[in-house]
Amino acid sequence: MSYLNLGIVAHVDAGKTSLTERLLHHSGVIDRPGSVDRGDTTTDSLALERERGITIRASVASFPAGDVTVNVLDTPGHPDFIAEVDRSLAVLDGAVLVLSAVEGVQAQTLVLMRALQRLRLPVIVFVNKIDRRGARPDGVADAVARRLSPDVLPVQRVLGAGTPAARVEPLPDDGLRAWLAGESRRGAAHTVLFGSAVTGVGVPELVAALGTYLPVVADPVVADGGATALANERANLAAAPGSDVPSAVGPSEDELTDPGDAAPSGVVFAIDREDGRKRAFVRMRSGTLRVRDRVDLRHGKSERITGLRVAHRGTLEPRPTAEAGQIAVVQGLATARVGDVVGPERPGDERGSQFPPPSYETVVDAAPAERGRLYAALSELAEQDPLIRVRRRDEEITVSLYGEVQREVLAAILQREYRVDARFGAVRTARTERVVGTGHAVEIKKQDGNEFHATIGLRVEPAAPGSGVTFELECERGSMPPAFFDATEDTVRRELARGPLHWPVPDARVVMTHSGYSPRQSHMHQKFNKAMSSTGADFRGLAPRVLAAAVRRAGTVVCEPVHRFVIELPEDTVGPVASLVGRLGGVPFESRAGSGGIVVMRGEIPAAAVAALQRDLPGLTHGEGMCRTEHDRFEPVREAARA
Ligand SMILES: Nc1nc2c(ncn2[C@@H]2O[C@H](COP(=O)(O)OP(=O)(O)OP(=O)(O)O)[C@@H](O)[C@H]2O)c(=O)[nH]1
Ligand SMILES: [Mg+2]
Repeated sequence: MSYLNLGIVAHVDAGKTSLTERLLHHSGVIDRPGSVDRGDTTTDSLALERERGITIRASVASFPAGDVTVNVLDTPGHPDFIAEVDRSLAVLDGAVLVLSAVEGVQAQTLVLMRALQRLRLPVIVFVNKIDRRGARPDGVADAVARRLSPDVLPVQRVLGAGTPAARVEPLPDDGLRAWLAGESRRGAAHTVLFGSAVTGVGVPELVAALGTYLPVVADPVVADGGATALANERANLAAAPGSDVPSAVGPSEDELTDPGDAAPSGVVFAIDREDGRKRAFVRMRSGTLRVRDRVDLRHGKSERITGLRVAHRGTLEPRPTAEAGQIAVVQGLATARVGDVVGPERPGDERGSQFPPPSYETVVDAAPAERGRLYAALSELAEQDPLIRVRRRDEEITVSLYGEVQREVLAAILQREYRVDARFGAVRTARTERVVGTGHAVEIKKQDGNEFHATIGLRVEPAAPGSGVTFELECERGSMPPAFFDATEDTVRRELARGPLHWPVPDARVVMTHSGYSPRQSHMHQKFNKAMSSTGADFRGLAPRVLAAAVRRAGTVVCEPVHRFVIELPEDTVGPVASLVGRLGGVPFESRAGSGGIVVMRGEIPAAAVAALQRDLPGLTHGEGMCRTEHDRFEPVREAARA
């Protein structure tokens, strides 16, 4: 069997879910295409998605195309749910980037295209909604070439655009197509197709193009995901210009030396719960998984698979095995987390996020009787979504967020699935604390008011932004049982979730300079005496105090997220927009004339001011200004600048 794991990505409302329905219908998996507006599509299956008419979570449906099984991942388009897209990108062989023939290239289209290009994933561009009034397929194709990538080639023309009778016709083949197919498999060039997810026009052509322009995982032995098949590997796949394009990806050299009985390996890209039972969605990369197999997880334990299902013809079908290339839903992996590797790791499995972390956060609370359940529910949700970060200190729970819509959805999920009425505070910018100097503190066991059977010395030093917390030893590792070092390190990491100014400290170098403990009483027949011997609790009890003293001495400053922005705006509005940016504490770096009287302005602005920028931009630019921002870094807060 051959597989193609295909992502459908686009800005909000472009028609991804409708197109997925059409693909399932065209292949005979469903009798009639469901509708987002009626709320009966295959992939928008959550009640919340059906009510709101938007996709919130990525979901998988599978259909046959010739002798290839295509697993479609329908992803959300709203930027608040970008974390879902990120997880999906990790397991794709290729993607269809959908645009609307009416709205054209949107800010989110650019963000997604850049991510697909960084991953060198082959992309087909599908210009949807050619039937809708106001459709301008030619203009949109031009904008795609100008703004998304110069290496695009439309292979069709649209007749009757903007009417329900709109249809597509192939352009004469001038020999470019074979070249395009080769380049497109390398992720270097992109074919552009047109159609309508409502009338179904252009859908058969899209399905045919999948086989021609995207790589197919041909055989379990050589099965591989987009994340692994990076630059050089993809270069092997390219057909020579003008030559016949092979219908499947050839194996790379090291894979050829790998016999057919490769160890089962895969990547967990989603987790959810069905009837309270945890399910892990795994993209299989090699070998075969079987029910009752024991597998090793990168972050978790070795665990036994209790049930397997495989994406098959629009449903998830129970199966005894799952093989390379397939998407398996695995039960029994209680400690699995998103991003875990099941089985041995393979090159490319370790892959950072393609999108910036959330810039906002909010305090969450509930009635006293529900507080415990609230924290448990949030922790469970955070496990399903690694970019939701939950912090609890004393009684206060904080969650990080991408935006307002995500907050509303989170509130609804807590209410419906966990029966917790959560109250959210105002959404504010997520800040951090940065260590600026070096500080040292020591407490010796049973001296100077240290009531613990533990000696701990810690030195805290600054670390490069983004480098995380490192914990090192300057005392002999053999001087103390490892469990006591572990207890100290775990506590240090947990305590750094809140610095002296109450924000998390994401980056620091912590060095343990002193250690000491009281050994178990070893006299013959004498029982272990807790009052005289150290336990892990002594180290967990003392470490926060020593750390707090060291961090205070080192000193920290509060930092806020700063976004880079790109604003496209009419020439005559550059002055007012630049001064708005300045008033909001931002800096415009440059303004360059683009085509058609449009100027492209680049600069940076505190994340806290992005909402105000988005709000005021239309009024200053006759409604034509378009702004895209992206997290760049954390910087010490300059309150004065924004007054
Ligand atoms: N006229 C017309 N309407 C379309 C077409 N495709 C989608 N729509 C409509 O556009 C709206 C959004 O469609 P969806 O399929 O939910 O779009 P989506 O990209 O999945 O949206 P999100 O997942 O929320 O980002 C719905 O009202 C669809 O009926 C099309 O080809 N023509
Ligand atoms: Mg959708």
